[in-house]
Formats: sequence, structure tokens, C-alpha cells
Amino acid sequence: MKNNKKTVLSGIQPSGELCIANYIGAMKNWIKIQEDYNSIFLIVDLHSITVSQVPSELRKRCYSYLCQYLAVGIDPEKSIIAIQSHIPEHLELMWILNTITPLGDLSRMTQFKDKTKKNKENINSGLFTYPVLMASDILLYNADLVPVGADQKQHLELTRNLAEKFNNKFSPTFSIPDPLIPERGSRIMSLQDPNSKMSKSDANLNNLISLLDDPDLIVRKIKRAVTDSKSEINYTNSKGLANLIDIYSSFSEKSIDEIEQFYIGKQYSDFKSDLGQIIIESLKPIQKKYSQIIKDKTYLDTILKNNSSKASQIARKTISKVYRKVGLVSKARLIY
Ligand code: ATP
Ligand code: LTN
Repeated sequence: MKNNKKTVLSGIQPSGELCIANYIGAMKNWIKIQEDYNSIFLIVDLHSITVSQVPSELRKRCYSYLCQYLAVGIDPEKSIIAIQSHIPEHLELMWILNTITPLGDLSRMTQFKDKTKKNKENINSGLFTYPVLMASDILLYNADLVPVGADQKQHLELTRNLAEKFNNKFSPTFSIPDPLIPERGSRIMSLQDPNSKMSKSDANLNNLISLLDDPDLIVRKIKRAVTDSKSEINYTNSKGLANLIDIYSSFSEKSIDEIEQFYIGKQYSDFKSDLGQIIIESLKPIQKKYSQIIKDKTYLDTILKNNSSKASQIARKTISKVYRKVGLVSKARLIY
């Protein structure tokens, strides 16, 4: 990628069905900026195995994610879409970064604390060092911008600290990446429990709307979403209603004010029924494109092959530089 454009990078772990929170919080921004940046969008499969997986489902899900990345509008000619495990340099850089990561920083990570609470039977060290792998994903490609939801802010701060630490300890090597977090919709909440965030790996599927949910299911889930017993559609009424208005605003591109004005004198049921339709209409083209390409394994494999070789070229350069800077003997000099 030899041009003057900056680099944007993001990733999602294939740990459940992609949901509207992932779309609103992260993917929507990916599509907006892919024209202006060198873009890399990863399916971070190595991250996803920090919680228990069913191997055959994980493999299938990676293809499904690839299709959904394409279906939401990522253009594989303009952006690199790759599976993290296809580029082993991610793990090589992770080891180097591990050696400069303070244990205390990792134990403060909110996602680690949340996930250990949920996975008491499988608190593994991968879950603990997870943010170092994420830092490697980002720094390997010298990303300048990382579009993510608000929950990833802390991981981004660690990444920036590690980049600065490495640059100071050795010599300037990594760009210092900035997060790109949407002003509204950066933390979409669960439909049944508006105090916790919507998560694609939630066991209760009524808490989330998946990008591939059919229209009837979407209508039902929105109808059942927890709100309150007030009568006016007002953002300040309750967390549940505010969350639905945020979702409405993100899909319709209307401001909160416009939405509140429009529903003056109308019922919650009117609002919910419109919201269901807005989501259905927004997801329709995505679902259509998805069903057109999901069966074309040859097409999908070609994308993976071409894109991961582009990613590997960048990754190899970074890792050689990093190995040299930390004092490892170059293998290249042995070839004569
Ligand atoms: P899991 O349940 O497996 O942890 P998740 O739904 O939390 O999954 P991630 O793979 O951790 O999703 O994150 C993918 C992207 O979606 C990240 O950029 C993350 O910040 C964003 N994201 C996740 N949940 C939300 C949310 N509730 N609101 C907005 N953005 C979100
Ligand atoms: N940690 C992130 C997923 C993730 C990521 C990344 C996001 C892994 N590597 C690189 C942005 C850039 C999460 O749990 N959502």
C-alpha cells in the first residue's frame, strides 16, 4: 500500500452472530472511511478462542463473517479483509509486546474482568493477554485510526502506551493509533436488560438483533424490548427507551430531537413498530447480498487468499524491523 493515505484497522471476533451493536458501534464507520484510508478489517479468530468454541462452528462462522463484512459494504478491492490466524506475524509481535506489557495494566482491563465473571470455568491466560494480541493487530500495520465501540477504549489506550513505550525504549517504529468511536451508538444496550451492553455472544438471543435475523423475529424482539410505563417518547424516560431511540437514530440518520418531535402524541407501540420496520429495511440489502455470496466458497477463498497475502507483506516488514530493533539475529543474513 504505497500511497499517502493513513491506515485504518479494526477487527471483530467470530464469537456469535454479528449483531446490530457491532454494526452501529464499529462496522458503519468502517464503510464510511474505507475510501479515504488504507483499510484492514480482520476476523480475529485467535481472539475468539479465549472462550470455549465448537471447532466446526467457528470455521463456518469465519466464512459467515467474511460474507457479512462484504454484505455491509466492505469492498475487497479497496480494503484488506483477512482472517487473523492466516498471518502468523500477529503472534510474533504479540510475544515482543508481552515483554514490555506490565501485568498490572492487564489486570485492570474491564473486558477481562467481565469475561472472567461470565466464564468462571475457563479463566485462561489467553483471556488475560488478549489486549496484547489486539495491540499487535493494530501496531503490525501501523494503523493510525481504529474504529470501535466505546468498550474498546481501554484496550486502545494500552495499545498507545505500548507503542510509545517501544518507540522510546528502542527507536521510533510504531504510529500511535487513535480510536474512532461514534458519537451516538458507541454503547448499544441489551434489549431485555438495558443496564448491560448488547453482546453478540449473549446466550439469550432476545437481548440482541443479529444482522441475519428475519423480519418477524426483529418485530418480536423490538416489541418485547424493555422500556418503561411512561407515555411520551422522551430520551430521558428510561435507559431502555433511550437505547431504542439510539438504535432508531443510527439506522434512520435522524437526530434524537427529530425523533422525539415526530412521536409527540403517539404511542410507544407506534414507535416500536416503526423502529422494527426501519431495522428490517436497513438489513434487507445486507441479507440479500449475504445470501447471494455465502455459497460461493471459491469466490470467498479467492478473497481470503489475495487479501491475506497483501496483509502478510506489510506484516513481514514490520516484524523484521521489530526483531532487528530488539536485537534478534536476522535469519535473512544466513541465506547466501
Ligand atoms: P462478545 O459478546 O463475543 O464479546 P461483542 O458483541 O462484545 O462480542 P466484539 O467482537 O467484542 O463484540 O466487538 C466487535 C466490535 O463491536 C468492537 O468494535 C466493539 O467495540 C463493538 N461493540 C461491541 N458491543 C457493542 C455495543 N454494545 N455497542 C456498540 N459497539 C459495540
Ligand atoms: N478486542 C476487540 C476485537 C479486536 C480488535 C482488534 C478491534 C481484536 N483485535 C484490533 C480493533 C482492532 C473486541 O473485543 N471487540
